[in-house]
Amino acid sequence: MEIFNKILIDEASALIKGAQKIVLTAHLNPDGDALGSTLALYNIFKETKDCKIILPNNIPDTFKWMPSCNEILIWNAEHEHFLQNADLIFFLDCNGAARLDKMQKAAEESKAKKIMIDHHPQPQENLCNIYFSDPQAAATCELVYTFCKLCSLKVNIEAAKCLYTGLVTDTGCFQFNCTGQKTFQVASELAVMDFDRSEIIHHIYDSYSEGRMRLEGYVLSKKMKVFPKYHTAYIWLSLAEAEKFGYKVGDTEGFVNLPLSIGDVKFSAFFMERDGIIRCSFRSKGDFKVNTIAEKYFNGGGHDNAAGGKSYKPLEDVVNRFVSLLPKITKEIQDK
Ligand SMILES: [Mn+2]
Repeated sequence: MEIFNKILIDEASALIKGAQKIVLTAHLNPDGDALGSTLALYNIFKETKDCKIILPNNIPDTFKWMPSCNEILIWNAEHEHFLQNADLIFFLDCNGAARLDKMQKAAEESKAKKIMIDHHPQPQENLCNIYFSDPQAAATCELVYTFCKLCSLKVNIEAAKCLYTGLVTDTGCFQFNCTGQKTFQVASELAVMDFDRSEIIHHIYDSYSEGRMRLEGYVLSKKMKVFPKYHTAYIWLSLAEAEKFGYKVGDTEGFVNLPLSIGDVKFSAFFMERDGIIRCSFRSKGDFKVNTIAEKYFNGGGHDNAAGGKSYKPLEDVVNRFVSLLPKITKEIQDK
């Protein structure tokens, strides 16, 4: 389905033209796509507008090289006036204000015009004036590129680097199911521009600390449980264990994908204690929809093959519950 039509693009262009103060925001625990989409628009708007990026919490070290990343504001109550006085707010890679955590109220209450560009299912209704929401898109950056093109916003080199980062990270280097014709088309148009694509890959994937690398070894050998009968594997980790390896936020990024490298595993889960709650991540191969599991049992949601949730119970209880649910939920895998 084509989500960009002339009426909406004309409306969005007029809002941008008429806006002097613009705020860009994205989901809690920003990833490459959240940062890529906000920083891309920032690097375009900052030449002519009073533009701010405000994010709900910290940026993983892996992405601190991104152009203008050091200009991002991390939310605190003193930033409220930026949202109050903004003419226009963009929700990027973010399907609702609840994904903004402590910023939620201020964002919802702001009188600014609001535009959402996102690829998560079920965008929050009555939040934005204009929605460009497409769950088929591999990355929000894919949509932001098309948006810029249609609105005649010139994608400069800095913005191109940011958009490419979002494409690469949300598609796992163009390998996940979600990677489509449009993804490659956008990538190929970005590749025409003169920036070092392999340098971006090195920044993202070859920048681990020794501790992060050893933590991965530890979870693979000691903390991964495989259930061949259910084509399922999970990894669980307490904060105390992670801290033995000098854990920093972002260090466990991608851990949830590790079990999927096993040929027979179609469904993987990662449970980690953080900030007093258990964060649950789910990934799958093929038709098995993990967002329904995240929604039904783990207070979350997400994409068909990549979703997340949370629990306030102790880690052991969450893991035990997951294991007890396996016969039921994986029946769906085998039925496919
Ligand atoms: Mn995304």
